[in-house]
Amino acid sequence: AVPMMLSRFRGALVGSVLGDCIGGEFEGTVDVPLDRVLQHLSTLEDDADGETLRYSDDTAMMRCVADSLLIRMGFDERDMAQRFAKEFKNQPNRGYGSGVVQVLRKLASPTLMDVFQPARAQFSGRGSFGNGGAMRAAPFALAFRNIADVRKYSRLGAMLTHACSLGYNGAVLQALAVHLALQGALALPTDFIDKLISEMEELEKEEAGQHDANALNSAELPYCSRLHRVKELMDKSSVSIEEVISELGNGIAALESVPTAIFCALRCLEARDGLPEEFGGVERTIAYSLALGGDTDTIACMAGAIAGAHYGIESIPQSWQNSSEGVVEADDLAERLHKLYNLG
Ligand code: 8NA
Ligand code: MG
Ligand code: MG
Repeated sequence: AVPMMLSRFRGALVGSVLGDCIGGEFEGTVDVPLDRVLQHLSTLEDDADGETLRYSDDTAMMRCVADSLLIRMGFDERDMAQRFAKEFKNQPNRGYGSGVVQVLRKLASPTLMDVFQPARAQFSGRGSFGNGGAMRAAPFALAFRNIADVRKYSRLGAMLTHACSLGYNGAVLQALAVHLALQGALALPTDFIDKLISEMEELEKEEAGQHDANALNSAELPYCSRLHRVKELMDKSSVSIEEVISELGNGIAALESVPTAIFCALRCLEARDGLPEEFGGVERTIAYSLALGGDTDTIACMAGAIAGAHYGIESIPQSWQNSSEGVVEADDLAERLHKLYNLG
């Protein structure tokens, strides 16, 4: 059955939180054998041990984005910046990237005039290309119906911490992937990836994108070229983990993780060898993301949001939902964003 829109909204944010919480186990691990992944996932089944998996920066910041969009009924850069700063001040030990904490400290200053300025000062003025903008991008797709608004505000929301085009364009790509998944677009995977390629072509033709790509020795249209690789991998009947890592990456740079997360969701649209037959699509997608190693919490968080938007909340087992911190709150945010979406 095709999930209802509200179910997709809830799936997106709950899938995102579960990817973060469940993926945290292997964050930064180079080699993650599939049996270690399955062993970890099997511990989620028994509710009895009562241990709750903790969320990290990915979820902490996603919640700030959702709260701000809800309370301001749209994008308000000052409000969102203040929420990031306050959240970091209250709970600094959520595993934030080592660069972004400087931005978050500066955003707390009451005399700060331009809230985009601290992000621009990062890395000698180049701005961050980390995946911290992308990991929190899903709520933009839930707040705005219109694709032009999703594009515009996901970009601005990311620029509060990530001023490099490779950073904020990764956030736009992730928000667009969730936007399309909410529309049911994953049912036609080739059209889905083609649409993302044409969207990113438009964005990356812009001057800043070209400039940053040159300065960082990336391909001319870095996201487009990765998405073309995603498409090539989709066409192969068998793809090894090593191949995914070498073609797409599994690192903390947005360019090395957003296309990867999109590939995880696409690859797991069908049953996968080595994964339990009873697994639904969100479970497969998160399991597969973890097996790539590297920035597992963030890749699983982004892939989980896309998959959750496609399969809906009903596809996510209750035992998984009970396993992790912040699921109930994410579900509530999704319901409220659904109401806002229906107003707009
Ligand atoms: P960020 O902006 O600090 O970027 C992350 C890192 O990327 C930086 O600390 C730098 O090492 C590097 N980097 C980014 N831009 C540049 C640049 N222009 N020049 C040189 N180096 C650069 O933080 P973020 O919010 O983007 O980070 C998000 C990631 O950090 C998430 O994966 C999150 O979970 C967290 N995290 C990841 C790991 C891990 O092992 N994968 C560990 C702890 C925290
Ligand atoms: Mg994290
Ligand atoms: Mg991470």
